[in-house]
Amino acid sequence: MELFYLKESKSWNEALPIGNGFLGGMVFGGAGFERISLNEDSLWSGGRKERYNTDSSKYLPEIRKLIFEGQINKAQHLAALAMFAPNPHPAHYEPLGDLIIYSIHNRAENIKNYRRGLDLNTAVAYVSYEMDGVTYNREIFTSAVDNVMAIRFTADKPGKIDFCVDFDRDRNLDSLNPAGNNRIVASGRSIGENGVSFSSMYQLLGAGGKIDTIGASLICEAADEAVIYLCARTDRRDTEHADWCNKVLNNVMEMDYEKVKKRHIDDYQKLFNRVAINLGVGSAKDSVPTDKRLELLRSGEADNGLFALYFQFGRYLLISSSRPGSYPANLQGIWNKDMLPAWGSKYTININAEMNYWLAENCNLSELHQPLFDLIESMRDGGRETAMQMYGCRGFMAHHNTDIYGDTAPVDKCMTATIWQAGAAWLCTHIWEHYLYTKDKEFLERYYDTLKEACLFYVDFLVEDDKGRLVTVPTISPENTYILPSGESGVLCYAPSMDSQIIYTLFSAFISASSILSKDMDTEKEMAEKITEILEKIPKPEIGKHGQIMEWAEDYEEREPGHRHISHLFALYPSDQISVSKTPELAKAARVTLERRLAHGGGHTGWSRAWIINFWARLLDGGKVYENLKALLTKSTLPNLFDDHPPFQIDGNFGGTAGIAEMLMQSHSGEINILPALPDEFPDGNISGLCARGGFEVSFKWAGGLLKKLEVHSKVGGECIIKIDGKVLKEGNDRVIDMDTVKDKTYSFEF
Ligand code: FUC
Repeated sequence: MELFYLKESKSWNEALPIGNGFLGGMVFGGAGFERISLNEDSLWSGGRKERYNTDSSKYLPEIRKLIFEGQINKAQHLAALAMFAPNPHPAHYEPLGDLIIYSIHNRAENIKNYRRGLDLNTAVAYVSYEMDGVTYNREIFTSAVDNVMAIRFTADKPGKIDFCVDFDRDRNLDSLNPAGNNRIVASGRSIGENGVSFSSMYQLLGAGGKIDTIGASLICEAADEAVIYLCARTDRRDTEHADWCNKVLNNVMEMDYEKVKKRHIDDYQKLFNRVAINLGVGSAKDSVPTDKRLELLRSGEADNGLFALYFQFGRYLLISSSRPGSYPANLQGIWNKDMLPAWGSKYTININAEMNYWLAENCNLSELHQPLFDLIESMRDGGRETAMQMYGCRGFMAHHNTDIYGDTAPVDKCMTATIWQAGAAWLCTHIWEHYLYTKDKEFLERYYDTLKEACLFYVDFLVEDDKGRLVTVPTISPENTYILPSGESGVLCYAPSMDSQIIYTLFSAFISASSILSKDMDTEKEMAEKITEILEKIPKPEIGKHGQIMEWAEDYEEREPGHRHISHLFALYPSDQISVSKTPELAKAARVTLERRLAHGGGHTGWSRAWIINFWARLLDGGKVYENLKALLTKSTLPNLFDDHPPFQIDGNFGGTAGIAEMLMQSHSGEINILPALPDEFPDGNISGLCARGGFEVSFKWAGGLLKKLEVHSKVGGECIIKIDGKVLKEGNDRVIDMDTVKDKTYSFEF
């Protein structure tokens, strides 16, 4: 489980990511010139802004009327004036800076046996090479237990380590000063009014030779070994951030390097080692550098091990970018090199931020989901205000983006994306998912009001259409355009399928939560009854003229039939309103939808491809899963295995990992399904530690395409229904295991 390369990285897309949820680094790994591009997860441009358009609610009835009358262009014109936010930009994420470590002795022409890599088993990156008969080694990691990045230099001969250390930031670096003891402190602030202020502090220690400070550079000369520890903090967490940094460095000085490293590895492995995967032959390729493996896969060679590596890399990335107390993984996780990154590197909540967390539960990293729940909470106050001011509704809502300040107002002035209200509702379905996997009633109780408030918005927002259904309006189907019978095209609409599907999923979750928590106070009962009543009147998925799932309330043609968003299949994944077993006709229509999208060039962004993988897994089509997984790795993956939108966007990594899990095991519609979509290309393999809804941990082994062993560990007790498709059983008949499990017991089966 290692990414490795025999060449130095020439660009950021070749550098290797390390992180502890709060502090991130991209390690370039040059022999003579090391650059570690740094990030701190709370370093966003300044301040929370009141941004909504105060005329929205005044014009809402008229916009609704125009849409129902089919006067779409007029409706869009008025909506752009009355609903787009005058200031359409929330905050964006910024880099912390670059740590530069250079040596005046190292000359590229003298370097031999160069290798750099990232060991996923330990979360330690490394660089090694020989020069003038000396072997040099460098190790770099970011510890979550000790809050530091550590960079350690060793050589196999004494007195051979020489380098200088510098720090840079393109903008707003207010000071870079020595702080005594070969410690340097960099401080500055992010751009914008009320910019976030930060300190980053680092210290150099060495054995043998000379360690010194000249100006604001640290010098290491003729040392036997050396270590740099670096930390960073912003005023989002501590106004006295320099003091915090001093304490962190003082603490780490009490330990020797090996201890700091061991504490990091122990902490990381507690999470990482919960799941092990082997997808069978192809492991011979473990000796081939990762960039070369991607090339070979592109040229048509099989490499099953690379898919297993990609899977674990996704888990590694979540462990490195989302820890309890940190902000959630944003569009780039925590790794961003640009002062003004694409889409602000913020949270796009019409698919991308949710996709980042699709792997959290099934890939056994449940506690790393917490930052997303914290973000939802931070959106509630503002979301309540936006709901009331813009739509005259109670409850809370958000449009299609948010930031670390919990922004909820319309973002950008983009008719295909901006006027969409379901951001908070979709996010809130994650609360329910977390409960389904953990059965943690205390958690559900804690977030019950949040679920309720997300529902309440729709209680007020929905209006009746001419068929007596309760629909959303004005809204969009992210981010697609339809063609009206007149030939005109439109975006703004009523009742796009995704809205109804999200509401269905959210309302169903709320009704279940309220019964699980025995909410029998009159007011609570009334609310659950009301939601149940409304649920009946929400439009259900419908099949259109091509045999596809309809994307809008009318069976329009779409202007871009290969559009990257496939929002109307939300009901297939992540929700389970459509499934092969419960709704076979709709599942067939979902297949037509996907085929149409793909026939017209769909799946061209990494995240879109990752979603498609999950759809095919839910449609139980292993062949299509493989085809699209391969496309994800060969068309939308950078040399460092980062997902390529383009540019780099992390959602495809997380969605791809979730898709591999979904191909091997599913748990929805009341049952666990083993090997539901196994491609022929993976006839042998095993996986341990996948999590299933209901509170189960599942491990199994297959060979020759047939299931051999299955182990189910019950974490909370309760009924467990397992369905094994006849395709993966010797006897060829489906098999259902229905058992009452006891908490903490493991159940084993052989086939
Ligand atoms: C949505 C997508 C884009 C991109 C952006 C961050 O707007 O349509 O493809 O992923 O989010």
